[in-house]
Amino acid sequence: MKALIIGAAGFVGGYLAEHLQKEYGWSVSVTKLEHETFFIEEAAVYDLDILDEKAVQQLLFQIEPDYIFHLAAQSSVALSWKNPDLTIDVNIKGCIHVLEAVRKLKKQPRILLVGSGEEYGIQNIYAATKACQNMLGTIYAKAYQMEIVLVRAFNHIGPKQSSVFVVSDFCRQAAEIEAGKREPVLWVGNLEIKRDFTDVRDIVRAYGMLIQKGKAGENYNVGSGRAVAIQEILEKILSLSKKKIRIETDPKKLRPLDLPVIEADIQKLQEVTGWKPQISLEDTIRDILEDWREKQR
Ligand code: A2R
Repeated sequence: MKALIIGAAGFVGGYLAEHLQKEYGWSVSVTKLEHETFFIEEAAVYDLDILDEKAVQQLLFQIEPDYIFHLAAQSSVALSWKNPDLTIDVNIKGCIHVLEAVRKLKKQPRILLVGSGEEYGIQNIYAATKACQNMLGTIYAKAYQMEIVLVRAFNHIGPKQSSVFVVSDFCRQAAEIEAGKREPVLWVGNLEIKRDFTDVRDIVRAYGMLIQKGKAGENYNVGSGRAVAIQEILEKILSLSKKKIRIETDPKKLRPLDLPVIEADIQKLQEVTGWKPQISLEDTIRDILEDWREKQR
């Protein structure tokens, strides 16, 4: 089987590529942006900007994949407030380019469109674009009988995630404090909100199962099923830290709007795949902190 991961140089793509090779023995091709780097043994790597409609078509015709994982996105909520234009272009127009190109293929692949838990109770621009992507995917699945499986992924975390995201940000600050690279102050935003965090290594297992077993045109939540306050995450990090750290609020880290709680109902995912998260939040946080400690050396 041939799998294509679009937007693989981000956080999830590397983990997913490795998982598909190891777990299923699939031949994996990936795309990245020209300025990005990506290397995994035996994976074919192509440069692709999904805003370039012709290039998307050419590549899909060339590869003719059996499975497509569409990960390419402007995926940061914070950045979506600062750059709504880019967020809308990549997440909506880019997705349409992929769907249109797939529609023209002779042999229809199964596609996993990765959306977000933020789509529930839309409170930001990123969420609006992902909800729109979801609507488009639903329409294409129905109108053209395309094999599109829709995923709403809740917060995923793990080593190598960019520090624009909260858990990675806190761990990075803690590691830099330990290394004496900054004052013993950890800057935070809203600690009261609760989010549903899952280890990225568990998330990619769910993606592999869903692309094979998920029903076309259906939505599946992927998350742990349990929301945790950011405060609780912070406390776990502080308990693992080797230095005494003071907490301060950085107004720049506060968002214009925040949903108080986002928690995944994962019953449907479990019914179809039997998936369960295997890595505890404590272990994930320990791994992320260790990754940032390594980077200080
Ligand atoms: O924004 P960058 O430079 O980090 O590049 C991202 C890339 N990307 C694109 N790829 C092709 N054409 C574009 N016009 C374009 N714009 C951005 O997609 C990045 O390398 C990749 C997405 O990876 P991340 O932002 O790290 O997302 P992650 O955590 O891997 O999540 C995968 C999917 C995304 O659709 C999220 O919205 C969803 O799961 O939660």
